Amino acid sequence: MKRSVLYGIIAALVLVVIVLAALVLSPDQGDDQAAVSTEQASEGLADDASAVIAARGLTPDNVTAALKTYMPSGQYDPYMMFSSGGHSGQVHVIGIPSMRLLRTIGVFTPEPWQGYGFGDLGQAEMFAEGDVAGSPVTWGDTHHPALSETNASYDGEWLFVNDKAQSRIAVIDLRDFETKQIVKNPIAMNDHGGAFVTPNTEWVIEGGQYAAPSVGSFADISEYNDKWRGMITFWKFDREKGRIIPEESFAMELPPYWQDLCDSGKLVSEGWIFCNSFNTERATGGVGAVEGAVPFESGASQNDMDYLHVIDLKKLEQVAATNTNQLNGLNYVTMETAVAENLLFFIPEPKSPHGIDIAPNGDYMVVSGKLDPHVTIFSFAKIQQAIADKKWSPDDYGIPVLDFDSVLEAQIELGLGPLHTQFDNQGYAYTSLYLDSMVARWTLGGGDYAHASEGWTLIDKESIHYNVGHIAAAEGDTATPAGNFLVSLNKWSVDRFANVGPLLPQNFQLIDIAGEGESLQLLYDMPIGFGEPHYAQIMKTERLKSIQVYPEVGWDPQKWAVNPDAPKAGEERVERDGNNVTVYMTAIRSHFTPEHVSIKKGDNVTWHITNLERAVDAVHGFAVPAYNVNLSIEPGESATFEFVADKDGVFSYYCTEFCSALHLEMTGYLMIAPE
Ligand code: RUQ
Ligand code: CUA
Repeated sequence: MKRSVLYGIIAALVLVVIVLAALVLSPDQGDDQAAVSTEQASEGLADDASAVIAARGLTPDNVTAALKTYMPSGQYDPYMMFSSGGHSGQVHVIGIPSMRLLRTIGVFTPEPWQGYGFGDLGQAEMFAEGDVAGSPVTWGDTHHPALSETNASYDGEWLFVNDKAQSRIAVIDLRDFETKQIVKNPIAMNDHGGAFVTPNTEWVIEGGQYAAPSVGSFADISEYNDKWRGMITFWKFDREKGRIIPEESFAMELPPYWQDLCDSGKLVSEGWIFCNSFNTERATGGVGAVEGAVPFESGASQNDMDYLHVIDLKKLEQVAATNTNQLNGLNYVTMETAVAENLLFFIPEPKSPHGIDIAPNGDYMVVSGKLDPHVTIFSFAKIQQAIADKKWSPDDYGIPVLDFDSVLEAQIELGLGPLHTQFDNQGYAYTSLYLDSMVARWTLGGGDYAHASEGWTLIDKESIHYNVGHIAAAEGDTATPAGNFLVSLNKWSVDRFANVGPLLPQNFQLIDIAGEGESLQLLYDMPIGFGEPHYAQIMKTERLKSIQVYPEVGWDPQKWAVNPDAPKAGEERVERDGNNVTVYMTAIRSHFTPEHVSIKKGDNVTWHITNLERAVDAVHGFAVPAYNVNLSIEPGESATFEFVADKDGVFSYYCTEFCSALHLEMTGYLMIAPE
């Protein structure tokens, strides 16, 4: 037997002993960890492991938590979490259960390591598409990532995310984890209820947030009720092209309530869309500006009920197909049309609601009121019945408000500040409790769910640290939840980490949800020192079909094809046509060809570089000082940048990725002679 194999077996045996010992010693995985002595924790273990446990003062719960999250070097996490980066404007990719950061994807904000937004022409054109009111904006506030779905399960192909600050949607290609499109919503300045997808990703949903007159128009706030509006937009996604098609997309006018989160119906409720709202009071604030004005926080919290918006998307698609009304170039269905066509309904929901989440079989709609200790569960069947029976009365805009009691299935008192709900494969649901700083597990008490016979019942609550917003369970918002793990996306970390100054990291906490009943166990804290994540989705890693090198040399990632202008090996050159200079350069370990580029001040320069490498991870960077050029050129990729040579001098360009032993020699001189 080989020695390494023998060691492997011994190591495995030690681990088994540790797991068994820890489980035996941990009959109750509660919070009183300190009560268990170090001797108990390490009793009966192999000497080395005991010594480590004793030296570190670990409890049995600590040891099981460590074993459940540890990924030996070279092993891959079974799940990948795609998390918004908040106002970093990016998306973060994190392995579950190890909580290792695998990748940050540049989305709305330029990111130097990826050479994202520092000269690359394809990216510059993409950013320009996302200009806001005619101006470039170089950051975003990403909130809700949405993985593409087929039959209401993730398919690992595309990822969408919204920019709350500017009402934009980005399309990320999961073949190469690069952003391929940024779409600016022409009618709204901000959003929140996006991105969400329909079960086969025909539509990417973007719901509004703060009501306003449409982009480019002005109406005084005294005309709030008549001229300010909410909205929801349905962006058509073309899978073949991998792009949103604005010309085939449409929006719907909504009252100036503040639309919040949305979710798409699935299975029995496929074709229906649900968005909640707050500030149905239509408070207009004004503290500090208007005498006697009530601040939004109380003005928008007067009503006991706000409105869940229920949209018949199938009917709306038909109406939009023949609709001729437009707003700022976007197909725009008015409220009047929506009411006349019977495709928009409201349901009263308590109280200043936040989350709306559809159960795995599409049969129940779960909402939480920030100021109500319950989750409220509506039945899709009852909603359909109430619509058929016309059990409604109109709101101020004529929109039918369904009778609350007719559509209510259940309410469960969970605790303070319920926000968002996720689901697992055992018939449990989980709701975040912001004010309690807890995650609650409860049973789905109806339908075909495993615990239906137990009714709608609170089962367990686990403390988190602190102030949880969203939670994300593995595939926990699809028709096929995976269970096993849930991440609590905590807004405050207060005492969890060593002090790094007054701007504290967020805290992602991993919770084991594999057991039944009162078995929730907190496993791991991950400080997020790079943004304020809102939502995240966790997908099985095996669903991904990502590439490692681009399919052919000379590849344009934006066009997903070989760039005809891509420089080829042996054809490198500098061409001049009057003042226009074109550089055809290649990169391969460890040199650029050419190494001298001599031009004149005032030249217009177009510069192509192909990375000729076919080896995995053989990335070259390309930086030009003073001209704000910084590229990352992955194996096979061809990139292009342009500039006007407005400064003379000698500029040493170099490779920014440590690509070989002679990486420092991978350099050259751009020599710009004075006129
Ligand atoms: S949000 S913490 Cu989705 Cu912007 Cu709820
Ligand atoms: Cu190429 Cu360093």
